[in-house]
Amino acid sequence: MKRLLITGAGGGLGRMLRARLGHMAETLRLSDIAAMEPAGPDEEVVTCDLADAEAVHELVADCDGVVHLGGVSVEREYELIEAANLRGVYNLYEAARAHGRPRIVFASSNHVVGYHPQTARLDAGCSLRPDSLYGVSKAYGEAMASLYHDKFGQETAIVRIGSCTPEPVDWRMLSTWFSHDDFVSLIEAVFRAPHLGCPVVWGASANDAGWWDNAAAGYLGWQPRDNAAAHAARIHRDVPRPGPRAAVVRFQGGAFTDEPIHGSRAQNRKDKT
Ligand code: NAI
Ligand code: 15L
Repeated sequence: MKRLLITGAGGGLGRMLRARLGHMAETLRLSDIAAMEPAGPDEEVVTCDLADAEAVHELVADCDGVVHLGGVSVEREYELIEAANLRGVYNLYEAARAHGRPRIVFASSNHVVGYHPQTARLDAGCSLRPDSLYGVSKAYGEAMASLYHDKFGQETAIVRIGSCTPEPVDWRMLSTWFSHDDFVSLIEAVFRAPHLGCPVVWGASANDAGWWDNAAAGYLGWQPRDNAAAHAARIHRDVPRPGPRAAVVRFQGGAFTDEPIHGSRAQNRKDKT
């Protein structure tokens, strides 16, 4: 590729991928609304609010691929989520449509299925059970990817990321962990594939305790290599086991199922009475 755009480049995963995807394009274009390190060689740094349609249109120009990480990444008030994750995603897909449909990796989340119990084994066709407004916004992003694929042939890898951290740090992550190496190799496979389409890919390592079946995306030829089981002894020893009624052991989305609806008028009215 000549130019690969990474949105959300100032965030946790954005900073990791900035350091690791340079080999994929002559130029990395890095964007965020927040501060970023200045551009290094073969980099462009662009401050851009995803909610600003004009700015996103300019951002996507001349890009051959997009890794879309930008947005609100946890549960927040609806208005914050709406600007970045709803309007922002619409702006991105409209810009991509206007600029030759660069292939997109869309950072979706396990929280689109967070209310499925941990006893369920899910494949790409499972029903959505979002656990938060954040999860709903990612489901909207997935639907947008599907719409622009069916209507305009826009290709997207919808990656339902589990927990992408250097190492798993709690009991739930024995199932949800997605190593940095495995995320990088998935992005490489997505841009290498002769045909992508619009698959749902579970962004998880090859965890012995995993919940998600990636058979439907097998044609990408991607094989995760890491396994949270290699860290199980440390977690069993150092991290207290949650009780059987705790959300973190009942639901796939863990603690997100315990979140209130932030800024809820209904809740505020209830609190006053
Ligand atoms: P993060 O919160 O560290 O990074 C997100 C970045 O998006 C931030 O730098 C933020 O400034 C930027 N952003 C927010 N609103 C924006 C706006 N209106 N315009 C432009 N930029 C805006 O999140 P992280 O952990 O790096 O995750 C990256 C993506 O992956 C997010 O979309 C997140 O939802 C998704 N994801 C991450 C997981 C993980 O384990 N880290 C798990 C599942 C999904
Ligand atoms: C996510 O979607 C979040 O962005 C991340 O911060 C983690 O909470 C992750 O899911 C997870 O479920 O561990």
